[in-house]
Amino acid sequence: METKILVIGANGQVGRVLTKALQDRYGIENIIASDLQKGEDSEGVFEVVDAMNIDRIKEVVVKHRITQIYHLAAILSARGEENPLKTWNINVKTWLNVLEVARTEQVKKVFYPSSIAVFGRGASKNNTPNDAYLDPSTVYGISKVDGENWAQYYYLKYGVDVRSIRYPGIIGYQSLPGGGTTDYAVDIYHKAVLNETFTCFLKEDAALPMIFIDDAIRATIEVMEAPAENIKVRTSYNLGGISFSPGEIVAEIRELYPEFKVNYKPDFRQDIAENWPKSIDDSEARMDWSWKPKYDLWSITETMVNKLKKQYELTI
Ligand code: AKB
Repeated sequence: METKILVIGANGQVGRVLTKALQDRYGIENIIASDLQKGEDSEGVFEVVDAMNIDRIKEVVVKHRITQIYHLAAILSARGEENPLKTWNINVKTWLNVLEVARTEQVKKVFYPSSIAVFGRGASKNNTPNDAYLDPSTVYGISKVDGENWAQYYYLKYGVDVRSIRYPGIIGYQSLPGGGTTDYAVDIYHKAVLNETFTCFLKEDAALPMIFIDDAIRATIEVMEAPAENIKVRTSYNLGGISFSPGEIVAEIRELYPEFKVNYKPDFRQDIAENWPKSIDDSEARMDWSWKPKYDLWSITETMVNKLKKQYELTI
């Protein structure tokens, strides 16, 4: 059977880049991008889908004979705290809708993005293991723990082949993140390239696990393409890239922009970051489906600066 993929949340930070990567890999006509509205630069097949509406998901799955779903729609950690019940409702309901449609319409594989936000005070902060105790401090984190368990439930009870990774903060030049605690690590590059002062909402030494977008997209496709018997973890895999603090990223940026100015004004996002791991142990992912990140902080910095310089030259 031909691979036909539905991407839900195709306009988001990951969705935009993943949709393009999947189009390149499987053919533009085999990828159905979907979101609440069509993105300005969206290319290929697009369907308006509100994932709160299970009938609409089903309609699109049936119409396009979908064999795989990547469900990326969610409200992230910082924005989620503004309206916890709405966040819970959206994050959990949309995911259950996707799982139900996958079960009833025999969708072959489903991808679920989890997050380092699943960890809380009960987990060790350095090299946090895959099976650490999960007591998240944000509603986003609680919804992701719940989502991971539903993923495993649908796999064990109904045989739906759900695969998941716990994304660290994702740094990319193609799209902006929206409402996360790790967003500063994208914004900072924009400010550096524009020669503007950056005000950081985390403390200078607040280290967090991070990953470059190309690594994150590659991991997503690799876990989905791995043989089913290799996927031993059916909740979600820790995914490591690198780990750094705002102070460390600033030091790298100053190699290229020695005059770059930064103020630190920690806000509620610092409290969120303090409950998250500083670094991640991803040995299960490395063992089961040969995960290996390629980008370190310096190669991320060089790539971000070069790509953003080009983007701004085009638009300024
Ligand atoms: C966030 O900061 O909320 C996200 C995440 C780590 O899941 N980037």
